[in-house]
Formats: sequence, structure tokens, C-alpha cells
Amino acid sequence: MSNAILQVGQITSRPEWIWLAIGTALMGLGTLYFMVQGMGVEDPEAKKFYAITTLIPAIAFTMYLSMLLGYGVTMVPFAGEENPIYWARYADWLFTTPLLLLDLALLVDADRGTILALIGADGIMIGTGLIGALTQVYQFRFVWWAVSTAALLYILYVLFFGFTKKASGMDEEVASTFMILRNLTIILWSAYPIVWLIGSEGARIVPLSVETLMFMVLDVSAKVGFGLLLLRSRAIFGETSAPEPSATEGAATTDD
Ligand code: RET
Repeated sequence: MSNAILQVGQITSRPEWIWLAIGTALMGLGTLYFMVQGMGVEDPEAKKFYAITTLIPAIAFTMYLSMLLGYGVTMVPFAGEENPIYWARYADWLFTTPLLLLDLALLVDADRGTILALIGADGIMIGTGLIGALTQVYQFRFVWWAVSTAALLYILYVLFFGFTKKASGMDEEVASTFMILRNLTIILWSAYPIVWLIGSEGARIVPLSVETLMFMVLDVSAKVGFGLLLLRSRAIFGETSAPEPSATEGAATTDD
């Protein structure tokens, strides 16, 4: 590995900079929007969801900014070339993916054992993905990809079977919100290993700029899109203080 320090004038010299800039802006806007929305929320259950869900784009904002400014990138030699690898993605995902899982777990009232297992598998998924991204022996990169993907499959299995069973026994609002978020999560999360595999970390079929665009769309949908769907649902309120649907039309605050 070697360094890839960018001077101010070189920020826009990389074709992928525009997607990093848009990602930074959207994560920043998402954070501010969730913060403002959460300000009037009194219900302790809903407050938990707001805190977790606001933290997710906030963390992503810092890591997108670091990639944009050329801090979160390093050069890794493999396949006979020096390749730019954006390691800051993994720092983002290491913290944001467990928080997304925690949102889903709180929604279906999962037990602590299951939460621990999920978060453990998630750490392994991101950690081994990072090792794969930094590995110099080309073939070994794919070994790490396979280990990471096995951890992802376990996570999706728990969401699809364990959590779905829990959600089906809960009230209608919770069950339907969970199903929407579960399907969104399964579809979006499954795309990550594919982008990695065809992108600059793997087979290098897709150029870095296109890969950066793909990860940006996935990240914004999985964080801000997910948050918008979750926080507008009455399912996040405690049993006694859910606002009447007629009064707020399902919004979490009274001012919109
Ligand atoms: C990696 C490495 C290759 C194998 C697999 C991966 C999975 C990544 C996932 C990331 C999800 C990120 C989200 C971010 C923002 O909200 C690490 C690419 C399986 C599932 C949801």
C-alpha cells in the first residue's frame, strides 16, 4: 500500500469526484432533514429510532467527505498495477450497517442474542470485505469476498426468516413497515457484493467512476431512503403515544 495525497487543485482531477461530492451533499442533507424532523419528537421509543437513523447518514457524510478530499483512499498493488482503493467506505459501513440492523431489530423487538449474532456477522462481513480490498495477491481477494458474502447471506437469512416471523405477530403498522424495509434491505444489500466483484476491487470490468456512482446510489437509498420510510411510519412510536393517523397522516411530527 502507498499513499495517495491530493492537493486542493487535484480534488476534481479524478472522474469519480462528482459522485463523491453528490454523495457527501445528499448524506449531509439527509442528516439535517432527520435532525429537524426529530426535534419535536417526545415519545421515548420514537426518539431512539430518530437517534439511530440520524446517525447513519451523519457517519456516511464524514466518510464521503474523506473520500472526496482524498483522505479515505490508498493505492494497493495487485494484478500488476497500483489501484486506488477507497478504504473509508468500510469505515462508514462498519458503523452504519449495524445501526441499520439495529433499527430493524428494534422494530420487531428482537431478542439480545439475535441482535448480537447479527451485529457480529455484520462486523465479519465488513471486516473481511476490507481485508479483501487491501489484499495484494489477486486470487486471495476473491477468497475474502466469499467469506464476506457468506456473512451477508447469514444476515439476510435472519432478516428473511427470524425477523419476519417476529413481525408477523405484531401489529399491522409494524408488520407492514417491517416488510417494506426488509425487502428494501435484501435487494440493496445483495447488490454490494456484485458491485465489488465487477468493480475496481474485483474483476475490474466496470471503471472506478461507474462503481463510485453505483455505491453512491446504493448508499443513499439504503440510508436516507430507508430512514425516510422508517421515520414516517407510526410503527416507531411506543404503544401508548402513537399519534392518530387522521391528525398527522402518519407523519412523525406535527408540523408537516
Ligand atoms: C462487501 C465486500 C464484498 C462482499 C460483501 C460486501 C457487502 C457489503 C454490504 C454493504 C452494505 C452497506 C450499506 C451501506 C449503507 O447504508 C463489503 C462490499 C458481501 C452488504 C447498506
